[in-house]
Amino acid sequence: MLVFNTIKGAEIAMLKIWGRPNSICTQRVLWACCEANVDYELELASGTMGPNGHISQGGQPFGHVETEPYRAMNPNGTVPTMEDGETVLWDSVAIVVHIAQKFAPELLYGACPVTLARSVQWMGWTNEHMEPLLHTLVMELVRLTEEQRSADALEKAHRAAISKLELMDRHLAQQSYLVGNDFSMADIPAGATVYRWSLFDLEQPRLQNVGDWLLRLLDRDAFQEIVAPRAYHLA
Ligand SMILES: N[C@@H](CCC(=O)N[C@@H](CS)C(=O)NCC(=O)O)C(=O)O
Repeated sequence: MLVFNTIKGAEIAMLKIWGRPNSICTQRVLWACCEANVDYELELASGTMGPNGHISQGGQPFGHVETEPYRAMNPNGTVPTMEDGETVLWDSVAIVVHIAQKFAPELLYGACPVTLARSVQWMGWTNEHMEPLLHTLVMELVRLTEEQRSADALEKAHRAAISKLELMDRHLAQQSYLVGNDFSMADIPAGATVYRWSLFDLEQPRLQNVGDWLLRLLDRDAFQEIVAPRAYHLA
């Protein structure tokens, strides 16, 4: 969709995003929008989180995701979902790739097919190796009630996450970002996830290269706006 923006004095692209600011998958998409300077409208949507926290603590969810029109766009009922004119997408990695290709190829993958493929590789790695562990950690540390928590599940996820972070640390000893020495979309999913991990009150091993990389990401305006607020991770 194109809308007239009076501040920029031109027609600009506007995406519609369904999601919630404290969802890592939603943050990936909003961060990519900010990097690409794409305006978006965020419709709050979730089956598990609402204005007063997680449903396990008695909160009401934002909703939308169980409705027929939503399921027609995203049969999984997850967030985020994106509508860009005729194009509807429901996986955060696919949405980030769409934003990168359409609006900011140079910035988000150096307009290079190999960097694009390597970015997808690292985004897939984050989904497969980091995200399930971080999900357990945020549930055990933040979202579940005391009675629902499991010290064993917490400890296992914590140990497993450290081993994945050590892998990242070795990789980042060779380069400033996950794909080469320039920021790319590869850094978006991992950046949001590792930042959340860094806020948890857990033993933090010394991972110099991961720490330096995270500081580089913290310097970005888009990161500050979309990912940095602690309430998006600890509430
Ligand atoms: N691989 C999917 C995962 C989607 C997903 O599981 N999203 C979570 C939030 S990060 C969700 O929908 N949680 C339940 C809810 O909020 O209703 C993606 O990257 O978009």
